[in-house]
Amino acid sequence: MTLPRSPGRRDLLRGAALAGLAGVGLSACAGGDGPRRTDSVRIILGHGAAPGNPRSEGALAFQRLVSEKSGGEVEIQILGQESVGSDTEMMVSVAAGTLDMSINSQGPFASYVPEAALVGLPFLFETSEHAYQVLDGRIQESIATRAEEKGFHVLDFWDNGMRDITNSVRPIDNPEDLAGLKIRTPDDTMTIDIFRELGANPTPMAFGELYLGLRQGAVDGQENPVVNIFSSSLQEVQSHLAVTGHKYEMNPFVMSTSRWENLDTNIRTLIEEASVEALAEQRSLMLEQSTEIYAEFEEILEVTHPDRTVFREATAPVYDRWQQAHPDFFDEITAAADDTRAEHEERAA
Ligand code: TK8
Repeated sequence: MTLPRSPGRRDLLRGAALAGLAGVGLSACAGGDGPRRTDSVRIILGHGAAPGNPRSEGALAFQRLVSEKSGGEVEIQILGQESVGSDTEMMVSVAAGTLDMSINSQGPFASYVPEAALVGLPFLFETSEHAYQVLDGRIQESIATRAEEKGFHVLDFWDNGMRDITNSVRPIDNPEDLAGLKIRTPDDTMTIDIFRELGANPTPMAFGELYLGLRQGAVDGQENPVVNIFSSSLQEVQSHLAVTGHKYEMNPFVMSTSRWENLDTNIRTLIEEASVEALAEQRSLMLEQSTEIYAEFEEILEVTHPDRTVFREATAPVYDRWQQAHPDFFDEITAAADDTRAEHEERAA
């Protein structure tokens, strides 16, 4: 089994380059004749999603809500679409305290908090709603406690959705159809493990490099929720979509612990409230956009609906390996998913 990799030198350099940008802290603006505004706070939030993506829209909602709740005293500055680095690079920057916040991705987060990778165990969740139900309680707390020790304050787990597979070579009906296909994955040890087990050739690559990578044939395919495929126009350079729903991913919304601890209690409270409200908007946008995009993709791509049971069986060894690696958390998350599975099975069918 591949172990979570530690951030490379390039990531650290990118993090250092950010040092001049963030960590703004409190700035008192004594304004000439007008009313005096004091202690305004600016917080920089980085994410990797494209404009129009529910994550981008959710970040805008968060920005608006924070501004409203603070009467304009707290300003969220959003740097989206990997403009301050890939998800992996943003994690490095948040850990170093040079970027305040990030709505990040599960794999890069799991290189600091390995247990988080288990949220992406293959076919663990029937639907996104099933994942929400499991994650929202004890599981999120359990991961958040571990993250705090690594320098990340977890606000919430936003929704990165159920993942499907696209490629430009052939339709995927069975695991055998994946044999030898070069599939781009995020920097995510669980996804790499799954695709290796399925006989594909998993190739980690930053999301921002994916469109060109697919167009130029550096990789044959990739796996992502349809909202991410659509907002980055990957359907333009892919011909087949297999609706596998092979794993769920959350987007950890994290703040650097040192920055969090230096905020006033009232600001922390309003940030917490704004994140919960923005998350509700983000989740409903995810569902709404997904339905529309699946319909659209039926028109423009060759879509297959593989039997999930067959794929689930083919990935059983992945469960064994991760159970061995993290026995306690494995039991915790699989029991929580199994306890609530029945109520979601029907909707998934
Ligand atoms: C862009 C990425 C995405 C992730 C990936 O939206 O890298 O495939 O799924 O979240 O950040």
